[in-house]
Amino acid sequence: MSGYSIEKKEYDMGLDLQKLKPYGDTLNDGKVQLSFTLPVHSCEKSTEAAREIASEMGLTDIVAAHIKPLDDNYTFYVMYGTFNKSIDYSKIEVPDIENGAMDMNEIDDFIKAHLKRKIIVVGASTGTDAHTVGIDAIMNMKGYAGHYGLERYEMIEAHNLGAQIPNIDFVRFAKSVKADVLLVSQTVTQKDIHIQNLTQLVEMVEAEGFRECVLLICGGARISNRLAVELGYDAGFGSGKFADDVAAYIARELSDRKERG
Ligand code: B12
Repeated sequence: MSGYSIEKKEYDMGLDLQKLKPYGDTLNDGKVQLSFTLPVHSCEKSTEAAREIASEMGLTDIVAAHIKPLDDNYTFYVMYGTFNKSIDYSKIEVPDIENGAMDMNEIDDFIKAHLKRKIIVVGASTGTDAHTVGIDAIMNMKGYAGHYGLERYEMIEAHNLGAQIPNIDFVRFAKSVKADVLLVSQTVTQKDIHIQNLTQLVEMVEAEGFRECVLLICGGARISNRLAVELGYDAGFGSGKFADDVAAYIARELSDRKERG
């Protein structure tokens, strides 16, 4: 639904969505910027190496826009260039979260009308991940960026367990309070540690025998809904998503499940 309005606007601008290209200065100029670090001393030769790397990626009209020696053996580059191919936007399919906007009061009213009880939500940053700011943004009473967190919702009973919670403790706590929803935050993605941790969590919920009874949701800066679904979660929320997006999804999904029996 929001997808429709965005695409309509793009057509109005005279764009050919079957030949979508990056936009720099003028439409369809294909201009891109990329950054990387080379593990070599900064010199003419290293800058030529950076150009060759950008060229191997298929870029043309390459310019080293920023060169910063990080120490004697590492050099950071920002390269500009032209991407000459295009992609067919109309062929892209991603699992979307159907989510019309509702604010906190509307969501509370929706839960009262459709579920007639409080929703129990348990959240944490699990595994070795020490980052709390993401899960706090979704759950804390005061919220984040003008969006109140789930603790403030009249019709949500929110338990925020914090960070570095072992998956097994998280799962057992959720089971003990008869949680409807499990929220797991993952920020560190080095060496795909988040994939391993999220996979272990799904397996534990299944092993504890209550996967069918809960909504399993993950989130973090590098989490997409597509990745979440691939890993066996019901939904995933990344950057730019707030408590009301998550609460609206939870309320609608639990209500749909109740109606389906
Ligand atoms: C603050 C911070 C820290 C603080 C964390 C303090 C705290 N109490 O959380 C401290 C200093 C402790 C820290 C430590 C580390 N950090 Co740090 N940290 C950051 C930093 C600067 C900001 C992260 C943040 O708070 N963002 C703000 C929140 C609001 O955004 P968010 O997490 O994306 O959350 C939003 C969405 O993603 C979503 N969301 C998030 N979680 C969830 C969950 C659910 C269920 C839902 C629905 C939605 C949702 O909703 C939020 C609101 O929109 C980032 C760099 C950056 N600028 O992003 C690095 C960064 C995340 N850290 C990084 C690293 C590597 C580390 C360390 C491993 C460093 C080290 N070697 O020790 C350690 C972590 C050790 C560990 N065991 O985890 C890397 C991660 C790289 C990667 N991709 O793996 C980053 C990206 C820095 C970098 N560029 O290298 N860090």
